[in-house]
Amino acid sequence: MVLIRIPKIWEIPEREVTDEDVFLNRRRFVKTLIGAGIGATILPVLGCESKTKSKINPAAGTEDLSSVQRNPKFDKVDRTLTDESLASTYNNFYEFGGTKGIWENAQALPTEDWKVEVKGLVKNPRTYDLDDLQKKFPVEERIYRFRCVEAWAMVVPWIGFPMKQLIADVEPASAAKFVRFTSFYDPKITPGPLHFGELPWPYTEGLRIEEMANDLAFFATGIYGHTLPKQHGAPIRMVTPWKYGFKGAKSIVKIEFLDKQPATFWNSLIPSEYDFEANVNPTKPHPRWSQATERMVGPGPALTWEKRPTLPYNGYGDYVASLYT
Ligand SMILES: Nc1nc2c(c(=O)[nH]1)N[C@H]1C(S)=C(S)[C@@H](COP(=O)(O)O)O[C@H]1N2
Ligand SMILES: [Mo]
Repeated sequence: MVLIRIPKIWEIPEREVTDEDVFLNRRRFVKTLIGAGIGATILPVLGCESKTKSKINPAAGTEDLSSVQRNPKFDKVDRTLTDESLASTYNNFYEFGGTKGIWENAQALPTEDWKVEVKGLVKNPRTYDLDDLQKKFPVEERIYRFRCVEAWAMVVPWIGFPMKQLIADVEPASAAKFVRFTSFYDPKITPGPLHFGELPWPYTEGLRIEEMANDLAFFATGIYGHTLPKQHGAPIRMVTPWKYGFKGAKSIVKIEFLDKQPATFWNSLIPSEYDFEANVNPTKPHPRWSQATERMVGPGPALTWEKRPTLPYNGYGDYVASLYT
């Protein structure tokens, strides 16, 4: 994929990052891509997220999972659970557009007959359908912190199963060092932010195999006591709570065990802002803003949201710090 030098206009002085700042900065980046002749012909419409009041329930169409037991190891954090009505209407899912208000567009995602293909350097390559996943991998609920690289944060009750259970099922070969996760992509259904045909779709993310085997690494199939709504990445998405949110690919269709570090969506576009490793780290500023603090997604304008210090590894150092020594 084409790389570009980040122009000076981007290098805004460090200041308090509001969600809006970040949003506009990502827009500028997108404009820069166009300026660099990357092929897009139409600018995305600049503006704020959709504020239209919709009659659609953002959790419509989900199935009840309220009987799923919470894992006592992850039964709370020192923060208030984010309100479901906020979490389910404030999303990043670029396949459906470049604003936070894409939850209605995301309802176009076709989730029937979903399959997840697992292949590469494994003893047992498999294609799971949702039934297989349900039978093989018993689900539990976990309350996790969530931290986007854009300095907003949430606390979310996921339902799903640890990734290490899938590792045990497919039995990776010793040569497998990395894992690439691929999201659903069909340009007719997931157009991206208007005419961004040249972005490196499909959305892909990657982990080292030791990261995937960590206790915390989770495949979510549900949230807030029901199956995942489409905007959260139905029917199955990654959750790695010690890493920035972009590592958590949504609507996964393929998982490959590899011997080399794979190219990933954001990292191929702009590696200086989207590390392959991407652990939450208050002392490592983003090139365009500090990561020392974050704002908890709340009602009203982003500037009024509760501000919190960012925690190293998003508060999960006890689980994961040893992966990075
Ligand atoms: N396929 C796909 N997965 C994705 C994204 C995306 O644009 N496409 N955005 C990522 C980013 S930047 C974040 S912060 C989280 C947001 O998850 P949520 O909308 O469920 O809160 O999804 C991540 N997973
Ligand atoms: Mo993000």
